[in-house]
Amino acid sequence: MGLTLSAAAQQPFQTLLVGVDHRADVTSLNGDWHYLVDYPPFRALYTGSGAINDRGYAMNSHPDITSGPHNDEYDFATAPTLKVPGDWNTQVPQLFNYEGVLFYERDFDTTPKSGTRTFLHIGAANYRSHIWVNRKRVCDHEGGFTPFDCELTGVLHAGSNFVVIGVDANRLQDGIPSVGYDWFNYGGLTRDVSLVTVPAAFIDDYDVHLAHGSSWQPGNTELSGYVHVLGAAAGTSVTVDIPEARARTSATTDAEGNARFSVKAARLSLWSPDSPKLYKVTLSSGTDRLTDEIGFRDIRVDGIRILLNGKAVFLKRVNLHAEAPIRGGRANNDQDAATMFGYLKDLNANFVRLCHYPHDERMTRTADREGIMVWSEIPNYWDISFKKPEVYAKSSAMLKEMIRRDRNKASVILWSLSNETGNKPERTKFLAGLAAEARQMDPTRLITSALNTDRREGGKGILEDPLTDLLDVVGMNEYMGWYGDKTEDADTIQWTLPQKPFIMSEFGAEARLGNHGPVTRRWTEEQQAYIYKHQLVMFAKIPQLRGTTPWVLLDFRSTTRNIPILQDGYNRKGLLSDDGRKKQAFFIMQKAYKENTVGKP
Ligand code: GCB
Repeated sequence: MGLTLSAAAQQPFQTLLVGVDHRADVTSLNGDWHYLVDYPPFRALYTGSGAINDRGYAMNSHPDITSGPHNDEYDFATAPTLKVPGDWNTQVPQLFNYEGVLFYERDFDTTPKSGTRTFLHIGAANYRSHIWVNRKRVCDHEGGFTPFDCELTGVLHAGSNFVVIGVDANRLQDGIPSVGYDWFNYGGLTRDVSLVTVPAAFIDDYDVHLAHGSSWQPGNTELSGYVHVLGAAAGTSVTVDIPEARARTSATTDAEGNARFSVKAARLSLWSPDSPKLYKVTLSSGTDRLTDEIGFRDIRVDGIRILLNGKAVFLKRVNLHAEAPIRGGRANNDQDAATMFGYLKDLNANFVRLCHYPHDERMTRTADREGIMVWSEIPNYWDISFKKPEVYAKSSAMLKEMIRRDRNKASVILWSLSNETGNKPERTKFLAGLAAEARQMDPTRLITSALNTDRREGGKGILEDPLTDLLDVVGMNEYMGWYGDKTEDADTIQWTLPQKPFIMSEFGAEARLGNHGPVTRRWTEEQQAYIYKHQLVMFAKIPQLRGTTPWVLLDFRSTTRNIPILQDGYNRKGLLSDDGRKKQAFFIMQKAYKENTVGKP
């Protein structure tokens, strides 16, 4: 749209409270919110010069329709409502294809307590959001899939308050993702919204993990990390207590507010898919106290193997978009998570790639409980404005938000920096910067990316890309038999791949459920299944292969998939249809995963 960003919207990173779903004083603001659509040229959100309009719908004025001078021509009080969390596209038929600006408004009662701070926590809002409470702009955020918090301390008063949120779902050339992507651009407040009240000095961030290199001998396991206390003087005391593991220690904050600790756990079972043990971890400092549930495990690379707690693993995985099965729309509740994990278990998967952006926190929480390992990704997808420092800043902020939210989840073993980016020096430099930041923030996990820069030479497939040097685990997407190559080429192709653990991060073909025919006929379940069979032949011959990820678990909506009857607005590469019915290819992967025939640890 060429709209200018406000200075605030370019802020690289703002406060993000970790473990919001485990905090004591949280009031949900989910439910019915009034809404008004700001149709182009978006005058309610942007002034003529492109700045954020603080005197538009943000004022939440109510017109006097009986007398007096002409006044503002909008009124939230009598406007219709949308459910939050929820995309607007699947709630209002007229907004199905709307990629623009929409304003939300909600009144809420509160009683500010002295000596406390209050934050508005937003699980995700796609794509940019601008937030006013009682007419004061409290924050701006860019990025449709990561959480953020706006401080409301001093802005709230006793009694009735109101919040107005302008959400702009326009695609941006300099956005992340940019304007081109193969999924549906669901707009709005797509995840939970809540008010979180904490003491004046409080624990905003923490990282509790198995110490790298710890012996893992029962009775001699070491845990380490930090607890960050925002607003605390240096020397403030922090306690970490894990009663079931018989681990308890105290530490004091440094000048940055970080209390670093290391503690022996007398009794600890490590987290693994077979035994996804979580411990209640209580962190306290002054009057702040919170209890999270955390698992402890070690993940590392040894040559071309991936070791989980010292044992080689093969990742039996599948790709998944954050789209609700059956009802459609953005996934955002416990039922959606339960349904998706039900499919994963049915497929015998032990791993999921959450594509192509961080999913709702329920997904990583559920993965922790269910013992499913996770690849979590930021949407550096296809063409990004890699040369621009301000775009790097956005990507870096998303990376930090993703890591900060989920670094205490044992299930997450891989941070993915990108998907299918072209091999250009500026891209490699950009991703090298992110890889370094990710390692600095979280040295306990592995870094990956999904590449598609392979080439063919005769019967050979070659992946040579400087990006692979930056990664611990290399992912590659290929669609032999669908976008290129002949299906049967998979039987004989010889791959030259980096000497690193390798994951076939995407492969597959489209098939409309119930469309049958010979294997040579496109869009049939038979052809999709045939392609999978040949892929399995190929996988057995790749020594570095440590995981496979069919594209994709469920058919998903995409604005680019418009063949009537066959697609009808859906990418049909699902092993299951969008309403959860199995195609033939599902059974092939289900059996191969059950019998462990896809690859070896
Ligand atoms: C890819 C992309 C994925 C697409 C898929 C497809 O390589 O990574 O986002 O949806 O191909 O179906 O074309």
